[in-house]
Parts: sequence; structure tokens; C-alpha cells
Amino acid sequence: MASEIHMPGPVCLIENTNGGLVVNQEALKILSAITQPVVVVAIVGLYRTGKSFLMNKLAGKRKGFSLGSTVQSHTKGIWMWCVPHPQKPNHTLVLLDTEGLGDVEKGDNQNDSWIFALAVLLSSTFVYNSMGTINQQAMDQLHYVTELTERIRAKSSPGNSELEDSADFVSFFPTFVWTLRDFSLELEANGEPITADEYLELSLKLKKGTDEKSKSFNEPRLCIRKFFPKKKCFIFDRPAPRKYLVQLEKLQEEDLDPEFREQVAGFCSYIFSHSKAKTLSGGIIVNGPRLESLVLTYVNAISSGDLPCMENAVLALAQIENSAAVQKAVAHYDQQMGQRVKLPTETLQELLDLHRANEKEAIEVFMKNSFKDVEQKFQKELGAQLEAKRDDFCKQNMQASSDRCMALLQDIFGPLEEEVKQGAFSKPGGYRLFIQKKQELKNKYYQVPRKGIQAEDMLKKYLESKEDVADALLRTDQSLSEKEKEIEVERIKAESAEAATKMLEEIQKKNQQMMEQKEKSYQEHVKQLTEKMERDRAQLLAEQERTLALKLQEQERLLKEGFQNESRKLQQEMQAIRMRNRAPAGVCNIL
Ligand SMILES: Nc1nc2c(ncn2[C@@H]2O[C@H](COP(=O)(O)OP(=O)(O)OP(=O)(O)O)[C@@H](O)[C@H]2O)c(=O)[nH]1
Ligand SMILES: [Mg+2]
Repeated sequence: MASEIHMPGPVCLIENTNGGLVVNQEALKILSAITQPVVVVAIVGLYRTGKSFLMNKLAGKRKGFSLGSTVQSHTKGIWMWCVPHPQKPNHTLVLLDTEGLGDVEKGDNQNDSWIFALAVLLSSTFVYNSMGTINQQAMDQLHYVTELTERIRAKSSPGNSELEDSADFVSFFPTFVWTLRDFSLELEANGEPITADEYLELSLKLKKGTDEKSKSFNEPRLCIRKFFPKKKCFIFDRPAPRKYLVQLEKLQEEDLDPEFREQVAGFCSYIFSHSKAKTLSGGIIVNGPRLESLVLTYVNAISSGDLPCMENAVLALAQIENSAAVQKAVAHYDQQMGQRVKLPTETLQELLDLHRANEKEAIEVFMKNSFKDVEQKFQKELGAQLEAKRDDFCKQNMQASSDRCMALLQDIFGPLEEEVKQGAFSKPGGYRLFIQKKQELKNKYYQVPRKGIQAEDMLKKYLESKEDVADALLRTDQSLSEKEKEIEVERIKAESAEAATKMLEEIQKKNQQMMEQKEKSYQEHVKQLTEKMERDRAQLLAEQERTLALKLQEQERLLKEGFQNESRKLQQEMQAIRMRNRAPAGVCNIL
């Protein structure tokens, strides 16, 4: 089991210095060590509205994110606190506290927009915090939502229309939670009590009319409804009498207003039980290193003047992970081959069969650990590496066989060579005796197992190198007639021609086996790729179905409220999503 994170306090994740956003390396290092899926909760809102205080509650601590007690904005940039998830085992809760929006002293709201956009991009639950009721002022402050289309791109392809692009937001965007602080009204509509969620829905109702006023009234509401189909609202009483507010964190829990404490408990309980692990398109569950990569890609894009693009961030992540997946797959192959293969193998087929079994496993490891492998760049790389490894094994196998055969030949024929040297066969009838002895030793050689694929070749070469010895014995053997010697010479010639043919056949067979293996490797790659593409497609379709269902709900609501135009726009977005649902690309020419 992965060890639990222990961070005594928050650290700055993204610094906001002199108008620029800079990623803090210390925070990245912390993220890189979190192997568990992360539930990312970000809070955003006007400055001095108790955001840091509420985030500390989520961390289960009285102190942590630093609070300010003056009217000046306090938190700068984006701060991060990773804690073990209080309810989901093996998950880490990542709390992101952001710099308050709208501080007039800063005078630059460029950065505010980026902080808002980054919080949306990085979180799985996005908490928007404001003071008092949802009035027009609160809505106006949410103009950042309307700017999101200018701040974020979903798809990287330049041909993507803005319509199509924002249609994709929904599937990538976090759940929206609105927290209303110092809420002093009764939750009622037409004299009936209503829930906070109903209050939010009512507040998001559109106004009829085409005049500028109605348009600016409707715009943020439409955007929230469109981008965040999943919404939730929490109201909070004032936590303590005014004079204590500046030193809230010094107060004991029981000194806080009981209603407020209950509301905080309700909010925390909802977040803990409902906030999901951050998930990217394609069902990719984000862990620490993945969140690290997202932070880097988005901040780099913003710093270099580009729009952060969700698809690019996933692709950048894929590059890192697919490259690691190739290494993991190759390491698996190496380890398995190391364990299972004993060189030399009896036959080439034996080695190729082992290669094939381990290659299959290696491709499986790659498929499990890779995603969005554009044009199969990394799979091809894996294929090339495995092929090189296979060739290397074949070479090693040959060498091991040659070495073993060489030693064996020395062992078996050594004594015969010695006898020849001592003249044991230099006598009448010696030649026949020599041939008989040689045949016996050949049989002995054949009987030794696991000589490997070079057995014939090495024997042939050895015997060829000793041909002149046999030749000399034949020529000098006085017991044989000239005729008999001629017949013997012919027999030797025929024997060696037969051996040459056999060798040639062997080579052809080996080539054939290698060709067949290459074809099988290719088929294995294609098979596993096809299966993965089918799984990915099913996942994509399921994702799109969920998105479409959410959009349909909203579209029907708009229609019911009498906003035909808006409803039609949404319908067009849905159409754009469906259009993309074309048949998957064939696999055959991909690899
Ligand atoms: N009235 C009121 N004050 C609160 C509440 N929660 C916290 N405070 C106080 O408001 C002040 C600001 O709280 P912070 O949590 O620092 O607010 P913030 O939104 O993080 O502020 P910035 O970081 O500047 O954006 C502190 O003195 C808190 O004690 C609340 O619910 N209502
Ligand atoms: Mg703060």
C-alpha cells in the first residue's frame, strides 16, 4: 500500500510574482511522490471572504492556510495542502487555496482570470465562495466564468470552432459548489422553505428580454449552467460576533456559532463523500505526478502567452507516461526472458516461442500503462526494441551453442586426435579403423543433449578442418587398392555434398521461422492495439453519453423557461459532439 502523505502545512504551488505565474519546485516534488489518486478541491472568490478559513476546515485543522485579519488581500498565488483523504481509503485530498479575486490594490485583473481558470482546470471540485446572498454583485463578480471560453481551449486542433470547443468543457470541468458566507436571509420562495440548492437554481434563472441589461444579467448565469451542469450550494451563518471575526482561528471550535459549525460539518461531509478523484478525458485518473504535469503544462502555456489547452495537457502527460510504459514493458521482457531462457536452446523455434510469450506480456504491460499514443509512436518504439532484443537473443543463442559445441568437440574428438598424432592409424587397415572410430565419436556427439542450433554446423566445420588427416591416412593405407581409394574419395565427396544440402535446408528453415515470427509479432501488436482502441472508444462513448445527458437536461430546462435561442445553441453543441462520433480509424496501416 502506498504510504500516506504527511504535510504539516500548506506550501505555495503557483507563485504570483510581479504579475507572472511561477511554479514552485518544492510543491511539485511533494506531488511527484503521491501515487494515490487525488481528489482536488479548489476554492476561488473575492478577496477577504473567508476562503482560507474554510479550506482549513476541510483539512481538519484550525490553522494551516494563513488568514489575514486586515482588509488587505492575504493569500497570494495558489497554495496547496495535501492530506490523507478522511473518507476515501487510498486517496489523497489536495486542497488548493487561491488568491482572492478583485483586490483593487493589485490593479491588474489579468492574473485573477488566470487564477480562476487554473483552479477550474486543476480541480475536480471547484468551490466558488462569496459573501452574503446571490445578488447581482455576486453574479457580476463571476464574470471570470464568462471569460473561460477565451482563457481555456479544450481541443488543440485549430479547426475546432469555439462552439465545439466549449461543448467539450463539460466533460473536463469540475463539479461546481457555491459557498455563501454570512448568509442572513431565510431560505424561502413564495413563503415556502427551500433548500440551498433550490436557492441556487432560482438565482440562476434567466431574465426575458433582448436588451443589454437582460443580456448582461443572463450571461454569467448561462455560462455557469452550461459549463457546470453539476452544481451544489451551501450557506453559512456568520461564524462569530463581529469583534471575534478578526481572530477566528484563535477561537475554540465550541466558541463558534453552533449553526455555523453544523453548516461547516455539512459542507465538509458533502465534499468528503461526493468529491471525485480528478479524472481526465479517457478515464485517466489523476495522481500526484499527473497533477504535477498538468500544473506545469498549464502554467507554461500561460507564461508563454498561449491559452492552456486541456487536450494538450493530456497529450503532454501521455508523452511522459508512454515513454515510461515502453521502459516498463521492455524491463518486463528482459526480466522474464532472463528467468525463462536457458541458452543455448535446443532449437530456434524453442527460443522464438519463449520470445513470443514474453513479447505478448510486454505488449500487455505497455497497453496497460499507456494512453493516447498518437500514431502509435511509442508502440512502434516498443516493437523496434523488442525486435532488436529478439535478434540479440538469437545471436547470443548461436554464440552459446557454438561455444558449447566447440568444447564438446574438443572433449570427444581430442583423444582421437592424440591417437592419430601417435601414429595409431598409420598402418595397413588404419584408415578403416580411423573412419570407424570417427563414426563412433560422431554418434557420441549426437547423443549429447542441448548442443543448440549450431550443432551440425560446428561438427561439419570441425570435420572439414580434419579432412587432410583422413586424406593422408587414406592415401598411405597400403591395405587398400587404388580402386578402393577412388571409391572412398567419391563417397566422401557425396557425403559432404549431402551435408551441404542439409545445411542449406537448415538455413532456409531458420529464415522461414524468423519470417513467421515477425508476422506473429505484428499480429500480436495489431490484436492488442485493436482491443485497446475498442476499450478506449467504449470509454469515450460512455463519457460523451454522460455529457450529452447533462446537456440535454439543461437544454430542456431552457426550453421550458422559454429561451428558444439558448436552447438551440445547446442543441448545436450536442450535435457537434455527436458528429465527432465517427467510426474509429482502422488499425491495419497504423503500425
Ligand atoms: N464575516 C466573516 N469573516 C470570516 C469568515 N470566515 C473567516 N472570516 C474572517 O475573515 C478574515 C479573512 O479570512 P481569510 O480566510 O483569510 O479570507 P480569504 O478569503 O482567504 O482572504 P484572501 O486570501 O485575502 O483572499 C479573517 O479575519 C477571518 O477570521 C466568515 O465566514 N465570515
Ligand atoms: Mg486566503
